[in-house]
Amino acid sequence: MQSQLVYKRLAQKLVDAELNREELVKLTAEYPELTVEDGYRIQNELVSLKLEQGHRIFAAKMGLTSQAKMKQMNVHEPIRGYIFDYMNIEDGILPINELIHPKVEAEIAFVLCEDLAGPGITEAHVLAATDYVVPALEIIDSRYAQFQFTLPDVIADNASSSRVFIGSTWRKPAELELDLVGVTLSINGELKDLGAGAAVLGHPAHSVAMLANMLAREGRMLHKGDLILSGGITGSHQLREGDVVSAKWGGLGSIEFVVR
Ligand code: 0L1
Ligand code: MG
Repeated sequence: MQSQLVYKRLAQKLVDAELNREELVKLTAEYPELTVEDGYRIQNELVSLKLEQGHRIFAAKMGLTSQAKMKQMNVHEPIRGYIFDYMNIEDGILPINELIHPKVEAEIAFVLCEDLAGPGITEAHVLAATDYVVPALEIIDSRYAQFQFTLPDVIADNASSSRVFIGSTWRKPAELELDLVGVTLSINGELKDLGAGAAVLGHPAHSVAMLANMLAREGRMLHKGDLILSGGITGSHQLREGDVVSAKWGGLGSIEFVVR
């Protein structure tokens, strides 16, 4: 456990790195004893700094939700982070000159029509409290060189949150079997990845339930109207200037953007 001053200093370092497109050495190189709890303390400071700068929370997100990523990082629980208003892109253009080394992954997002307060929230509670599900392409952009980090580092770095494209097809959750919703992700017309909703912890609603239960440990909850990105159905894929990215979801439409 570090002092509040250290948490604040590390959060500021991450905020500055994002703004200046600067690649950092992971925080645990200087502080090898940082824990997951420390990571969330730094993330909480980072969120406070962004709010002080006038940004607003646009969505919550779950990360590291696939078995493959969890195994790779030797973790048993996904992580959470926040997407801010300035990260939401509506014009179909990803400005690469604002980013470090962005990657894209395809997800399903939830819009709640009721509060969800853990502990004990289940997939069924989430589905009953969901107004709509929508497709989303998340752009992750670690502030660490070569995406090299440990779990506390990536938690501190707001789960690599960077940008998001939200699709225009909004469906009631009962209209779809979310674990069976298929997704294809193509870059420059070449199929790069595909998957089904079940890649996210067996069912994307399970991921949202886990988020509600994780927040409950800090005395927090999800609220009516919240937008939540449930986690990557596909892997994440490196983007380069000029790329044209398109993704299609079964029953949830498509999203396309260009990297400029
Ligand atoms: O949204 C995600 O799953 C990303 C979590 C952070 C790990 C990464 O940057 O690959
Ligand atoms: Mg993600």
